[in-house]
Amino acid sequence: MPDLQPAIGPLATLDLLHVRAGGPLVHIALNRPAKRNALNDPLVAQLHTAVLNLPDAARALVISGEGEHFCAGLDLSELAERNTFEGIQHSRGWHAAMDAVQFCRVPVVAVLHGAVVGGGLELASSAHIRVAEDSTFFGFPEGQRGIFVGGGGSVRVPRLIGVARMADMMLTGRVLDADEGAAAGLAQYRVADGAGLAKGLELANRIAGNAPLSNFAVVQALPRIADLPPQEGLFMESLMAAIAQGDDAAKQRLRAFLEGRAAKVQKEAK
Ligand code: 1HE
Repeated sequence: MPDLQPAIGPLATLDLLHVRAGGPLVHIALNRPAKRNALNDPLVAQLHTAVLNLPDAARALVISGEGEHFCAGLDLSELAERNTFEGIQHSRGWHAAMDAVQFCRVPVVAVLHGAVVGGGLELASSAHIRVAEDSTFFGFPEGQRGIFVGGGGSVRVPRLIGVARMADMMLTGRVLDADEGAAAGLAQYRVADGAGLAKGLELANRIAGNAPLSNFAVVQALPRIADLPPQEGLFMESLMAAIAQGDDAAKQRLRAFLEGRAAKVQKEAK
């Protein structure tokens, strides 16, 4: 596992984030623990900047939160003064930042603990893989606060758990614990408290070992194909498959397997 060190250069100037990097891995931690990593405008802007400016060597990214919670969602203290048009601009700013996560140059693993609520769940749902520690709880308090999701949650979360579950969470304030969230589709991995970051980095390290073009196809093509009508999706799949398999990395890897030099598919060790 690569040794991660505090990032240097522009990433080191982002005071609301802790950014560490090593080898092919980058770890960004939201660093506003006194406010439970609530997403104010500067934090959203810094996150956006960070994911657009990963070191050239980066092949996978882990996002987590400092302190007792992953993220308490929108910073509610910023909300009161906005008028309607400012509200639209604000939401579009979040969309740009969350899109930058979802369509990041490299796959993104979110490590979740404590509150993953409102905009925090919108951020988590922009990642490609979510690891939930025991303490994790998922909620959409927007209904109780008199607002609506604005950071892409109504687009991304129903694709993970369905419209009915999200509607339930928003209408009734239902909070899902880590197991319920994982069973519903909000997390693909469940780990004990304190074990999330190691698991997230282990997954990121595995991801970083894939051919970059395969990872690119998963991050960029897969969600777009899933949103297309079937015939258009199948056509785009053929194009993406041919592009990936024409790459040198694919040729080398296929040759390695055929010559007995590559790992077989094996059951996961439990
Ligand atoms: C905050 C926020 C916040 C905490 N905005 N300041 N999100 C919510 O409705 C969630 C609101 N927060 C909570 O329910 C709780 O704070 C938590 C369950 C997340 C954590 O509880 P706890 O007991 O660990 O912390 P705390 O004592 O409630 O909060 C500590 C401080 O963080 C406190 O400030 P302080 O100055 O009094 O110390 C809180 O005010 C502050 N804080 N959460 C602002 N969210 C693009 S649209 C997205 C729409 C949404 O995300 S709506 C959901 C908003």
